[in-house]
Amino acid sequence: MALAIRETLAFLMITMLFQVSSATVYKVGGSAGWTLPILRNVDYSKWASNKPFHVGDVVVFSYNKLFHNVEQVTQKNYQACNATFPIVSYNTGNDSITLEKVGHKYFICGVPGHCQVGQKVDINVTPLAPVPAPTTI
Ligand SMILES: *[C@@H]1O[C@H](CO)[C@@H](O)[C@H](O)[C@H]1NC(C)=O
Ligand SMILES: *[C@@H]1O[C@H](CO)[C@@H](O)[C@H](O)[C@H]1NC(C)=O
Ligand SMILES: [Cu+2]
Repeated sequence: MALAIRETLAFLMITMLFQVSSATVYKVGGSAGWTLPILRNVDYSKWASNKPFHVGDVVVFSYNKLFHNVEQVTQKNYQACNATFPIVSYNTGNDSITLEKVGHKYFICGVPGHCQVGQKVDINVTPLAPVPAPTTI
């Protein structure tokens, strides 16, 4: 009996591990990547709107670093396209950013003029559906 309970517990723990590690990687803008929307006919708000971003998922910004960058900014500076004091700056051209908490994460391109023509994205990280409680132990 004790053994059966121990096995059940081990099974539950393994199941939980798999649930935690099932992160999704999203390439921002899909095949267009991170660029001036008009060049690749990409709409970043549309792209983001149907994605179920969750904690642990990763967004990848892929771009030519000679022409663009990525700045995480506040909501206010996102709306104003103000990249003067970003929260975090990225400029490798292939930046993987892990979504570590629920809520909005606002990104703009800091190159003058780019955010104004739509090179900006609001990543809304939503809670995972609650894991059903085990009923058998
Ligand atoms: C941009 O944002 C910073 C603070 O994040 C602020 O000090 C600055 O005045 C803003 N610039 C403009 C043009 O609004
Ligand atoms: C960009 O980063 C992702 C995730 O880290 C990686 O899978 C991919 O191979 C990288 N691409 C390039 C072109 O370096
Ligand atoms: Cu840009």
